[in-house]
Amino acid sequence: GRDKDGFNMRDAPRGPIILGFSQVGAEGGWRKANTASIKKAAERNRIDLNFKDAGGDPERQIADVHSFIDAKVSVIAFAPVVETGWGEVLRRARDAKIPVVLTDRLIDEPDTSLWASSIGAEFAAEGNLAALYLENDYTAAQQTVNVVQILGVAGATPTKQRAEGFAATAAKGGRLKIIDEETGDWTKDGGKDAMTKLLRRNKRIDAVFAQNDDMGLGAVIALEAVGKEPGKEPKIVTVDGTKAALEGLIAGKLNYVVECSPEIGEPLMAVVVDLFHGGRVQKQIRSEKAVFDPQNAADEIADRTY
Ligand code: GYE
Repeated sequence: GRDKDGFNMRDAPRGPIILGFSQVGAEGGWRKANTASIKKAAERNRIDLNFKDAGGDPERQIADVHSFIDAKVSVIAFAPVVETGWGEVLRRARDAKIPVVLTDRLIDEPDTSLWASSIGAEFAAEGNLAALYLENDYTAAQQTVNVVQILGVAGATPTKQRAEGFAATAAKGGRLKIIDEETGDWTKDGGKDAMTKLLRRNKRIDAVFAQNDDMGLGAVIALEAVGKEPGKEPKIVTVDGTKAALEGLIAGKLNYVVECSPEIGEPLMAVVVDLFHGGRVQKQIRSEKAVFDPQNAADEIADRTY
């Protein structure tokens, strides 16, 4: 029979919808908020979530996605730890007719038909905005502005694209010079260690571009440990927009934060439901962003959910 909307119930795929979701890990505030958003949205949309945490291990993550295929989930989604290594498992998913959605980050695969949709932020634009802030902040500077960069995990989309965006805007402006960089593994401890090394290697550091908030907040600890005044010298710019970073802005220890929203649970579930019913979905869904300085951080902090 048909229901009141004229939908042929016999043709409808049988529920429940099972979503296999493979998460990067729990490396920091952004990631935890992203996991919370996905779990909450799955529950609200009555989707059975088979959630696996890769603990930052690319091989384990690929094994997790294989296990979703074995379990015959309805849809697979994942936030890739790194961009490489995905071809084989995604071809297996295609053979099993299980649609795939990339969340947050992208993969390096020439065959773009291996995924139905990707949902996330524009990381190069975040790097552009971070550099633009410093560029404008130093318009009166008499000499080159020495910047050090604290990078996320190598091979991840935001690590590459935030660096590219920052470098492109810095090159255009001509004022900023990236004198050194060090990986901070996306974590607060990693950011602290990276900053300690950068301080040992470089005499004059005017500004720090930390590719996420956690690493920037770790850098604050390292700077204070050697008697520096982060927020004054050097200035610190980060990406994500967690509550902890807004607090850092208000305390004057960070200077500028470019938002990257982790709340992609709802748009993900909308795509999952459409794919389950055989509907067409948008190939690329991009999230909105804001930017924060000490002034608007004070206004926004009460509404921050992560
Ligand atoms: O910026 C960082 C997290 O992929 C956008 O991953 C995400 C990044 C985010 O570890 O905090």
